[in-house]
Amino acid sequence: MNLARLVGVVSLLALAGCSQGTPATAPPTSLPSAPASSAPPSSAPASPAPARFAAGDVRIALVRQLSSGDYFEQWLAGAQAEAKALNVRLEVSSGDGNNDKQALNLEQAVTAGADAIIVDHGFAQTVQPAIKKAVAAKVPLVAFDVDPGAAEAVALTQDDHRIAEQALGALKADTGGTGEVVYVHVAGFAPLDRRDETWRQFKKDNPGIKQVAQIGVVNNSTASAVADQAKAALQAHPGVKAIFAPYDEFAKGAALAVKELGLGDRVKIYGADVSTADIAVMTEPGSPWVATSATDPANVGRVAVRAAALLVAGSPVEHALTVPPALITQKGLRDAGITSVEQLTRAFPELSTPDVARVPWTAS
Ligand code: SR1
Repeated sequence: MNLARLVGVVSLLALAGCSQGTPATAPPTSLPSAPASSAPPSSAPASPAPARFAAGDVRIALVRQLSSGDYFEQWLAGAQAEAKALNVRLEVSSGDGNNDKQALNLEQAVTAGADAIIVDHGFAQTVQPAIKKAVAAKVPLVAFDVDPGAAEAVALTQDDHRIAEQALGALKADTGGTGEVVYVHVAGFAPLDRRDETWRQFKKDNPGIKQVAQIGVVNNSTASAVADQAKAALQAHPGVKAIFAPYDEFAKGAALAVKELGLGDRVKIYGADVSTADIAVMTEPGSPWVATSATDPANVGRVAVRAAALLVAGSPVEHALTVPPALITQKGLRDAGITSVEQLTRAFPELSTPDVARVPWTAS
């Protein structure tokens, strides 16, 4: 793949200098001149694996709120790959959107004597009581995309404010900061709530942007439910020129609605997350989905498992770990001929963050 052509693909924002526990800060707006060469060099293990890891005697429970959809599938694949690399048994449960079931799964992981627990999403009011029990039982815990409500837990997030800022930056550049916008949001999910904070500030800073409708649902068929809602919103507000849909299932649903209404030349979509299926949607002829801000979800799953493994080993882990996003544009993807996340991450190894929760006994 021609790297010079790839420079336009991704604004690799906030990637440089992101180390374990260092929240991503507002990045420079320039692109790196040679993205592929700025990846961390691979290195040999700094220390031997602790005996329990070498013996395959470590069990980490992954307690999920949600499991369907591209993001969550990729995230799990990354977590499983890292668990395999660390010789850890990863015991996966999902509430499948049932918050009480997730809380029960969490209590069962404590009772079953997991060496560490990763809580993946969830609502604070349902998981925090069970997290408190895990902490009381001295089970190390990593909380991804959920407020653990316990100082003892490691909190892992993507930089959600930056995700929203990058997508909205693209929206502003394309619209000139004026026009009617449909917003897709569901309250209660920590990453969406953080993106919502940025959206609220963005509206204050850009009074020419008018939110004419808010839609959103999260369930096992989020994209099709959002498509139905988006169609109704677009029919009710024919002047809309952008949809801010900061979750890939939202963006896919919005894209379907725009396509079915034949509005692709007039309504553009600014999303979050990326998958191979998302890239196909973004790059198909006439697609309205023009920009997305994303991490590599598999990389984030890997970070979660590494952080849990470090806790099991008694190694220090920063209290807050943040993975920075990159802005990916339709034009950049098309120009570079990128059709999969594998191509995207090969072209931009910075989308992997081995220094976030680096494990000293594995090679990077
Ligand atoms: C329902 S919450 C969906 C979000 O969780 C992760 O943070 C992904 O980025 C996704 O957008």
